[in-house]
Amino acid sequence: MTDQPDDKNSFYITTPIYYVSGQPHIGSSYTNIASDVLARYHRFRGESVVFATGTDEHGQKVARGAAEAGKSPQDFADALVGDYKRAWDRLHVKYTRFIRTTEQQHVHVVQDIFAQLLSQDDIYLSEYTGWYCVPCETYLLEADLLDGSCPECGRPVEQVSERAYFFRTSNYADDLIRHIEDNEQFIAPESRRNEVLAFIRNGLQDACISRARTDWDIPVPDDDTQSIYVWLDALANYLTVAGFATDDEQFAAVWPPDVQLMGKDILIRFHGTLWPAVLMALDLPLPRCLFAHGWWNDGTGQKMSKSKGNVIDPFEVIDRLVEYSGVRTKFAVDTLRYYLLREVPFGADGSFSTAGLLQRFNADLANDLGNLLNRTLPLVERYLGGRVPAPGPGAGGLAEDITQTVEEVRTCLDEVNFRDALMAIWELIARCNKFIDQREPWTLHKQGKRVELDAVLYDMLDAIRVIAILIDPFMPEVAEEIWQQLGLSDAALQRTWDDLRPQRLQPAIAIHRGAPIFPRMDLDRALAKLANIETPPQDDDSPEDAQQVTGDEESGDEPGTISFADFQGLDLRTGRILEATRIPGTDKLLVLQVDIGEEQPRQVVAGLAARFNPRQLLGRTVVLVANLEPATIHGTESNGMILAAGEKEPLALITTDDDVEPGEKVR
Ligand code: ME8
Repeated sequence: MTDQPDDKNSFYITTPIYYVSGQPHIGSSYTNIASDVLARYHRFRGESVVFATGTDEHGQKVARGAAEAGKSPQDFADALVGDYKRAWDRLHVKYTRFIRTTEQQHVHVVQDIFAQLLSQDDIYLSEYTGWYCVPCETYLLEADLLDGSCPECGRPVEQVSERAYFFRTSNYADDLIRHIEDNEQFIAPESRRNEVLAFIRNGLQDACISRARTDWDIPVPDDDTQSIYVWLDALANYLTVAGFATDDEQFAAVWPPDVQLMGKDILIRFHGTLWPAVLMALDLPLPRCLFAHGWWNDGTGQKMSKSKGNVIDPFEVIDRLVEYSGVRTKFAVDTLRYYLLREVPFGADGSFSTAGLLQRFNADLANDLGNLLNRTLPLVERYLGGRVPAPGPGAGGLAEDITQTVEEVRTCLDEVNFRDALMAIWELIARCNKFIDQREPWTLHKQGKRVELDAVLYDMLDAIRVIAILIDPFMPEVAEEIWQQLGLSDAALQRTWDDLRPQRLQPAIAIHRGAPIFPRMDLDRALAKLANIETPPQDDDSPEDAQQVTGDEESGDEPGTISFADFQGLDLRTGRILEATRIPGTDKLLVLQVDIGEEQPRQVVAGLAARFNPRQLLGRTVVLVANLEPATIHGTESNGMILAAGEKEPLALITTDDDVEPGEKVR
């Protein structure tokens, strides 16, 4: 085996290629999101990144799936490939190469490899007698079976007895053990490394790598009785992507893979043994790190898997979050990315829970990160005319925290430790929230201490800038939104890892505060909805639809006449809308602050959100029933009612045809 080259300036990362036997789900999304985070991180560090994912299209599992669907394997595969590509795009997974094992280039690479290994006697022809698990596409010996079934998935196995080619894996057992022992990073986490070592020490069998000729798999060259085993075909995808046997220059620049991510199900027999043994036989450097992450269970302790039919669709989870919180879809996607990598250490198993995701949304995103923005940016608008101040002599109060966090995040990501990286970032967020509480910019403003005020708000903005860069690999759309709100997109500044030093924020940039990125949701209500339980009606909590603008839609009665005195009793006044925000977890409700000429604006809950964007309402003059009995609607106090035309839905606001001051009587 040749030595590992250290000098390539590329970063090559791979995901498994997925069987086109079912839709992408939380499990496959996990591997691809994790890979995407590493790819984005290495791009930030200035490396040229090759990030490959794709589809594994040969094998009995796919052929049978196609037959069951009444399609040809090619049509069946083509349809699913589109689903995989769309899913990765929607999950912000920015791969650079999508490989399909049915590509001609790949077919040639696989046949080349087979021919080379055969010519050098690493492959020989013999007889296979044993068992085969179609869902796992795995050859098994009698001794491997668990209660007569597949030890991996527990399903029935099929008996096979046929002529087949074998690869001499056993010849490489000693070299493999040595390589694993000498290279601590080669297989991670450590527990998996030990499992692979134990598996090899237990006696590595030669691997059956062909089967009786099928119409669908790659034919063995010069032997029309045999087809190549789907796993040899699949593993070779990593070589095809790098340009093996087709583009020597590219291959030299890219090989070997820096990180190969996969679930623990496909480490021991395939990526941890067969794969490096084949590479050794081809005299190629081995990947630098094979990282096997844990499984997501379906919430009942069962591994989520396409063939078991218990998979969770990531887009259903995202839709739920959007529905319950009102968050924009692209930020909901980033929330799922955050949840998957924050919830369990990479390497351990996890139990997927939408409720857990909703809780993290409220606690970590709406509260911690959201608060940081929602507290800082308005102060910059209010006290500093919306521009980044000059740091001044007192600035740098968060510099040490920033430097330390950046170091921690770098170390964690180099070690493929997503959870600790996120925890380090969230510690910085907590530190910033504490900093603003301690320094009290509102007091500094009142006391006219402008230099100190500038320093505190500069430090806060600068820390938010660093946080945006640090979270970017995990939550790229959220990072972009924060960047925009800081005014840095308008200033044509890119986020780069070089800008992670404190106090790099340029003064005088105009910030652009936008709507909150993470609207806080009514968690109890969301969890109740999630559990499909009707929320018990509460005395003070009118249902959303029966809110005051549209009146009681259920009665159906025409209103009778009222006396002039009754009409006189109505306190109708003009009001100017000062603020309008959505009530999280509802589709229709807005909470408005309305100036009606009183000392304090009136807070009114109105069912206008389906018709009006909150921003459209700002500054509008409306008519308000000012003496309506106060009510609590969706947990929010409401003092009055805004008049709008439209029986079931608000169609248009009742306003005045000329400018009048807020608080004018309406008669
Ligand atoms: O094995 N939890 O394809 P596959 C976490 N084609 N990750 C999961 C998961 C779960 N519940 N379920 C699936 C194959 N995964 C082969 C790979 S590579 C040369 C050939 C992820 O469609 C995880 O990465 O069965 C796992 O290894 C992979 O999907 C298996 O995907």
